[in-house]
Amino acid sequence: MSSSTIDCAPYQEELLDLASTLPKVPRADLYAFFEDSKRLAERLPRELREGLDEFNAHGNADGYLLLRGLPVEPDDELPRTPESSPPPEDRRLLNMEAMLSIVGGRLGLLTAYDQGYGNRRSITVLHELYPAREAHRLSGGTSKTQLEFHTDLSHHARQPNYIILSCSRGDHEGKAATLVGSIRKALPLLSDDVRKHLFDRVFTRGFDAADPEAIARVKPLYGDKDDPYVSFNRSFLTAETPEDIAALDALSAALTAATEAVLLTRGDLLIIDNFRVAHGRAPFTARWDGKDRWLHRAYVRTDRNGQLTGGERAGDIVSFTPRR
Ligand SMILES: O=C(O)CCC(=O)C(=O)O
Ligand SMILES: [Fe+2]
Repeated sequence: MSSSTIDCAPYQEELLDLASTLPKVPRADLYAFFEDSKRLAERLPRELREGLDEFNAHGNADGYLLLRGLPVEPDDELPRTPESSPPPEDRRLLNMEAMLSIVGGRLGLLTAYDQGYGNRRSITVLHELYPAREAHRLSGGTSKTQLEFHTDLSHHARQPNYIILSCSRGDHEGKAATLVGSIRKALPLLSDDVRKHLFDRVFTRGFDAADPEAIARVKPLYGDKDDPYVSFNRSFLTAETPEDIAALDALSAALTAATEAVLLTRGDLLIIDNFRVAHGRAPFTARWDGKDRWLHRAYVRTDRNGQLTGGERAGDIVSFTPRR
């Protein structure tokens, strides 16, 4: 396994013991649930704590940390893969929801976001990802088409530091790889001219197809010139000149060349560094048999990148502020 992967199989019993002390119905009181998860995170096995803290402090070249072999339920004890959201308020805690919340509690604050689309989406910390029959091609519910490279919530001034995806079920054919393109690996592939053009170049980014005036301003590369952050969303960034187009194409090609395909299977948990990678997902075939791919997702803020101002709690909903 690469250094971006931690094998958690030796800790399954210990992790199940931890999870067993969490409230059985998380959505009955999410604040209480996340407080308990954060407290339990202190008791994670040492290798995991240290791996998470190291990733939190410095990141890594791959831009992700993968925990494998977590104690997922046997498949026949899991509910059917959902076909709609949100889940029933009284659904009992699933092991991979528990793992996501404990790991999230170690990294920072699990956070819900108003994404700026009005009330058209439910605002919650614990998201469910499953193939949706009528999914928009840029939404996580796609299956037939590739989900193109993007940064989650790049239009939001409080963009989350991490995306956590935990897997209760992988896809039937093992094709639905999560694609992770790390800027630390892509940067050396960019010419000096492209780097100069993209660094601190402000693009407008539409974020609501139903409202052309909904605009945020984002920079594809910013921060430390030698170790920049990346924000990439080819379909949304409005290129204005041939140089813009060429530079974005070059960034896209470099991220693609640097991409690692991470195939999530049951018991996996993937932490994506949302400031240092663009991510996507390979296409796959849903069967609608109750056993389709099923991930749990949550966003985490830390005190880096201006996300916190003090007094925040895990479980808070962050109001929408477009990036300027
Ligand atoms: O399905 C995946 O692996 C990634 C989904 C995703 O990127 C998203 O929902 O934002
Ligand atoms: Fe995403």
